[in-house]
Amino acid sequence: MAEQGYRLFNEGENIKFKTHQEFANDVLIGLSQPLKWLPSKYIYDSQGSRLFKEIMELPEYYLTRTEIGILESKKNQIAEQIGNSEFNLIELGCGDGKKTKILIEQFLKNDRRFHFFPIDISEDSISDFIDCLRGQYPDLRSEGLVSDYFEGLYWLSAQNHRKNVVLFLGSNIGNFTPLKAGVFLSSLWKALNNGDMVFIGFDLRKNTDMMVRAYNDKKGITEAFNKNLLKRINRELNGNFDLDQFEFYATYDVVEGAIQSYLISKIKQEVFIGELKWLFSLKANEPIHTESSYKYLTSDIEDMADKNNFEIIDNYFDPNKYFVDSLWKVVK
Ligand code: AVI
Repeated sequence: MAEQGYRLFNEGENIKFKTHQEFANDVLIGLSQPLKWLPSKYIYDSQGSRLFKEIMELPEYYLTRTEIGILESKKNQIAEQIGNSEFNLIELGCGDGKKTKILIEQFLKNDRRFHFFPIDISEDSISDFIDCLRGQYPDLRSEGLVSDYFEGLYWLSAQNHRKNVVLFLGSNIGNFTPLKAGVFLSSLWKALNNGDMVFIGFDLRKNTDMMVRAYNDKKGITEAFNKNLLKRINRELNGNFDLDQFEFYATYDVVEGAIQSYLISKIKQEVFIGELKWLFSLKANEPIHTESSYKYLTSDIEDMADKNNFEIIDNYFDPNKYFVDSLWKVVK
């Protein structure tokens, strides 16, 4: 076990260089398309992650408190369904840990034998999370993995023969297009062993007004969160976006079943991105797509599990059926 509580899979500086290069490439590709777009994963630098924490507390953003309610009320059942053998509890991405801690506390209370491995590309997030867990739960066996999700999972699967239980909470899967969600699930299946489990959060389709309000909060935090993409391009790629010249707009596409978020140029303008040595033009009222947040029917979830060779063990809903945490088993 690494002494500082986490394990680095790439040389720290190397990974930073690689992610910087990928960011620059993705910005160039995205802003060169007829419908300009920027990948939402780049919203999450330290400022973006802080803004997302604020979003999770907003009255309009029902997702987080609904999922917390599910975990609080079903934690016993969930622990039972996972079974009695020793297991690895693996979390893909680490947020503020509030939801994960509900499950960890339950497993500790039931004297379950498990090791906790959060996997995240950000060394700072992993280091903070592990410090916090070790302070709070001295008996917890934990080790952070600073790597991409699948590199960490393959390493873990080869290390020991414990059953793996993978958490992917918070409707993070909803930020993938259906195609990318399919690739993600089939990669997950490949990286895991027969009988391993995944526990995934899905936001369900519901009253359109309620969904639209969740992404158009009164305080404007979601707007700042999306605009953080432009701020980050300015800071890291030496761009000159004027944030005030963009209107934030989030709408629900009933056919796709997704909230689509945009930054719309208020005027005809040109933006220079120094690191790309590139000047690009925006017409007045031209959108840049910044994020998709997919919402699901329960039949979509069944299809996704089925197509990717997972068996649904149980679905844990809140009383209003706004959200579901679905427990799946790998069938090989
Ligand atoms: C992280 N993800 C599930 C959030 C969502 O609901 O799509 C990100 C978010 N975007 C705007 N508000 C929250």
